[in-house]
This record gives sequence, C-alpha cells and structure tokens, in this order.
Amino acid sequence: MYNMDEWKHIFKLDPAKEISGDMIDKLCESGTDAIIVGGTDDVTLDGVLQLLSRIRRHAVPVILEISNIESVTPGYDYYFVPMVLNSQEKKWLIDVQHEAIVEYGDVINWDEMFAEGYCIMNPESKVYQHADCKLPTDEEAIAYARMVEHLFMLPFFYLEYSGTYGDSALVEAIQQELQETKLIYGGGIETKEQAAEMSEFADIIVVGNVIYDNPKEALKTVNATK
Ligand code: 1GP
Repeated sequence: MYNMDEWKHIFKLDPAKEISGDMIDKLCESGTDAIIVGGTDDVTLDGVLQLLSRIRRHAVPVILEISNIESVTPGYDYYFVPMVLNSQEKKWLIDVQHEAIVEYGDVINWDEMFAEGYCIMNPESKVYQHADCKLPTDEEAIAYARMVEHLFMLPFFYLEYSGTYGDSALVEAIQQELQETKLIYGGGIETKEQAAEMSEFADIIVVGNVIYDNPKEALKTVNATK
C-alpha cells in the first residue's frame, strides 16, 4: 500500500498524553512518512481509538505499535510488533506475541503485521524497566542486529534510546551490518541537527517526546531527514 523503503521519518504519538487537534494536524501534514501510535504506560483501547480517528482525517499512514493486547483495534494501516531482544524475560521476546496469536491468529491480516527486533539502550527509560532489559555492550548490540538480519530475518531492527540521545557511532556500526533489515533509530531527538545526524545512518528515525516538549522544534526534524 505504502512504500516503506522510502520512509525516513516517523512521529510517535503516545495515546496516554494530551495533544491538541491543531498539533495533530501539523504533524500529519508535516511531510513525515508515517505516524506511530505507541507507548508504555496507560495505553488503553480508548486512547488508541481516539488518536486513530484524529489522525485518520489525513492521508499519512498510521501504525499501531502494539504494547498490550487489550488496546489492539482494527483500522490502522500497519501493526508493528516489538520483540525485545535484550529483555531478560522470554515473555517480552516471544510469549506475549504468541499468546496474542493463539487468540487472534485466525483473523490477523499478515500483510499489515511487521515484527521489530527491539534493542533498548536507555536503562532510565520506562520501556527498559518494564521489559526487564539488560544493557548490551556495543559488541552485543551489533550481534543482536546480525541475528535479526540473518537468523530471525525480521523487517526492522529498532535501536531504542527512548528519552535520551544515543550513540551515533553505534548506529553507524549497526547500519553496516544490515542489508535486508531496516534500521529504525529512536530516542532523544530534540533538534533538526540531531535528526540529521541519526538519519545519516538509520533508515528511519522516530521522533517522540519533543512533540510534547517543544512542538515547533519537533516539526523541523522532518526536513532534516530529507
Ligand atoms: C520512543 O523511540 C521513540 O519509543 C522516540 O523516543 O520519545 O525520546 O523521542 P523519544
């Protein structure tokens, strides 16, 4: 439906946070390639549905990044399924996804469903603690990327620094390992300069928090990737 190969920039909206209609309109019309709806805490069906209906008035593709099974609803263009590689619990790598497929596997449209091999790099972040992660060394993070490309053959490897700006040298090193798998970078992008730096190496950058903290600057990150 959409050509993900050309995507460079995505805004991520948290269904648990307040945002004005005007800002949603600006984000959707900014030239970004897609909007992800996703969060860690207090993600409810109501929040996920409300954001969907507000974004749907625009032509931009809209993706639900699944954080819990209760908040999944039809109507999104795509569903991204995180598989947390550096979690210490098998639950977050494969079990919650398995449970969901036991329950809903018959009605899933697999063309809309994409797995993300997640590597979470910020120990202070909610998502790191929620998924009981262990911080990999650079060498170990690169090995996760190699596994995602060659063993698991997933469409996306997501280097997640949620809340803090990451190490561009590691992003570059990981990009060199990936041919088929697309590299998504997210975390702490607050300026157009940071957006430009990370998008030099990552296929796609994700911009989250700054939407709420500094909306004007958030909008400027789009052009920095093009
Ligand atoms: C979070 O990777 C995204 O899942 C974006 O991170 O909120 O720090 O921009 P920030």
